Amino acid sequence: MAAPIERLEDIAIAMVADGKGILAADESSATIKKRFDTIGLASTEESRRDYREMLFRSEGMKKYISGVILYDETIRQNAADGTPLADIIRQAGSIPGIKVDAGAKPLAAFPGETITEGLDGMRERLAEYYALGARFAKWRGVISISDSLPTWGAVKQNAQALARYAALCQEAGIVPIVEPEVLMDGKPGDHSIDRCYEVTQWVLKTVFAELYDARVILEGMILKPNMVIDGKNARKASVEEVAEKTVRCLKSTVPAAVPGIAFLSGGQSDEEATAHLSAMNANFDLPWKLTFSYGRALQAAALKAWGGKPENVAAGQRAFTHRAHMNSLAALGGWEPELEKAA
Ligand code: 5MM
Repeated sequence: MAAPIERLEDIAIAMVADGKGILAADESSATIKKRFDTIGLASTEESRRDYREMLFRSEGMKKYISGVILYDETIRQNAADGTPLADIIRQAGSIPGIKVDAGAKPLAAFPGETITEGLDGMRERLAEYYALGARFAKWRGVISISDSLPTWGAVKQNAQALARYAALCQEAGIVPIVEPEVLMDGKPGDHSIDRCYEVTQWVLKTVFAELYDARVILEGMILKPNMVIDGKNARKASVEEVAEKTVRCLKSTVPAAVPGIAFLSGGQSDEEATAHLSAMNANFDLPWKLTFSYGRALQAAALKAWGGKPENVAAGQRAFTHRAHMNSLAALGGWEPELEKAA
């Protein structure tokens, strides 16, 4: 197992290595229970361990995954044979990362909006996670769109929290993934792609202003944004339109000093998330690496194929490896729909 990379800039570059992306496996206990409910599996410490061990031991991990975002429970867990799950990730040539936010909570005085909590005690927690092997972290701020939302107050407060988190991470030698998610599947979710563009641009401009004020080193961070896309309950823009508007929005807001942008999938179907990423990489000159940091769009097929049954571990791993492979091609701008059918 190679020694861990230590410089912030080197870690960030490794996280967006050519043809690789990040696996978001940091579902909190409440979220993983929802996912397991879909396959009729009880969520226990053991079933959560078995599921994640299956993913981390897959072929796709070694070839296509640069880093894995873990939940607090997982970074402390051992595989069935006693090996720490974080070591399995490192043995696969990938970097363990950790979700450090405590979730989005209602924002006082701002009905319908949230603020992400978890800054208190973060310096101490980061030191512990570093000792457990984490070299990057994640914090997600959530922004909802409606006729009257978001408000400036919510955008500003979420951006400030992201910046304070990012500065604390860098102090601890940990690369922050800065994730301001403008929801596509919020309520009512019928907004247009142009409204998503306007809000995403506003949010990203505010986030980078706060990162600057907080003295965050741009070369030592990764941005994890949403794509610019129609609301879940609105018409569906073409792949070309999503790619063009997303790239235009990012070019107008994200400094070239940022080494990489790793998208969330946000409720897109597996293939949509892959197609959009591929179109961006294939058709535009970009100042940063563009790759994936998907949760649902990398795991959904694997979860279904596994179904919680030990005899389906190989099938689950094959499904995961296929999705990771398709997204690896997309990160290089070389994915084609025919490749899905061929598989
Ligand atoms: C893995 O999902 C994460 C959600 O965690 P919670 O249990 O705290 O809701 C989520 O933050 C994820 O890392 C990103 O949003 C990307 O996931 P998707 O599914 O949107 O690609």
